[in-house]
Amino acid sequence: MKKKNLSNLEIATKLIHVGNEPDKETGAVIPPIFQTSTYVQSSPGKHNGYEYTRSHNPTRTRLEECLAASEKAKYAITTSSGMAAITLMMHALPKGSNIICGDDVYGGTFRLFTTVFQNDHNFIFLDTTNIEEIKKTLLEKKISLIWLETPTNPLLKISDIKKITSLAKAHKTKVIVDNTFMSPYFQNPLDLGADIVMHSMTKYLNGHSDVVGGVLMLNNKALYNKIWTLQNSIGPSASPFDSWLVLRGLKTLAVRMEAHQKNAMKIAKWLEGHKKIEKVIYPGLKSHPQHKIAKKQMSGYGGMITFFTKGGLKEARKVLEKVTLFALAESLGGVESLIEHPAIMTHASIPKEIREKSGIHDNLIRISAGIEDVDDLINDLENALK
Ligand code: P1T
Repeated sequence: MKKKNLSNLEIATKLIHVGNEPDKETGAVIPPIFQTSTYVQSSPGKHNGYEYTRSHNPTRTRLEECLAASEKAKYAITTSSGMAAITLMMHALPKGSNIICGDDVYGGTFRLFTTVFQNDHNFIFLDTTNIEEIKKTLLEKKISLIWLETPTNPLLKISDIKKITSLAKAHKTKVIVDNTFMSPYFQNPLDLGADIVMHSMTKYLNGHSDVVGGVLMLNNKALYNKIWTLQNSIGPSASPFDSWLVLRGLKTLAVRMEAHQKNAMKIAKWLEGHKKIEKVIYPGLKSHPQHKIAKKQMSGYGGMITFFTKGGLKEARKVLEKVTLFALAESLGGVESLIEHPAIMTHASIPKEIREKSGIHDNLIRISAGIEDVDDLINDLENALK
């Protein structure tokens, strides 16, 4: 069988070919799903690198190769959810670590840090778009890790990854970026100096709303080994079938992201001109406070839009109830458009006063623009807003 030359490829090509070499035994173009929990050994300890699926699985290996190539990372570790990936990262830090975390992160991340790991580590929540605040905190305390979500969920705040990573390096502080909203197609944090990239694979990577999964990607071998040992010991490994589905979904990531972005840009501009809308947040709009940083560090603006209706919960609820094409559902990044109310749904685990302070008000609605015909999506919103 001919060996593919997989070096120096653009991301759209890598996503289709890396980890997708034909099956050696049969020539099948599509890799098989190794739906097995265990592997035969010829003598105790003598095997082909696979002993037990919690530790290794060939379908998962293929997925991890493809993901690592997409983020230009040496290593990828996939997990059974995004939260499991974050959990492994928290266990990898020495007890008592000081961690700077953005003050507008996914509600589940906030809940994990404040209700599960609050006795293990000391979390300092701050606005990571404020470089001076980060600088000050790095001078005051020995910080082990900066947890950056950029753009943030749901306010789409954008932090300057390059500036923050260069500051962090001077203090020997590691930086992790939750890159879920951009996907490796629009943003590569490792290129901007980050040490680790994390994704919820549930979203754009898989892209079809039928898998829950997560991934950590990095270049540091010692840290990779530590995280892999934790994965093997704790056991939140991604299943063979889910790994296969994500490997399949990744092949269309490039075209999906272009389509998500095209639709989101048109919807965001349309919303911005609507009389019943108070404010629209989309990184591609000139009105976005960090539009210039977005332009510099991302190669696209993604498919997520946040907007505020005029009025309060009553007005927002009407829109959410009246849409028919947009599914009222948590999650994002699938081919179908979703709409949700962060204060009641995805970010309900954040106490109301903290939520309100960060700007997640009751008239805030979040859209994940799918790849349907954009005019149908706009008509659906228009009817709901009427
Ligand atoms: O849902 P899970 O695969 O465990 O991933 C958690 C997660 C981590 N990071 C970000 C930025 C996320 O958005 C999520 C999950 N978010 C949703 C379910 C949501 O609707 O926002």
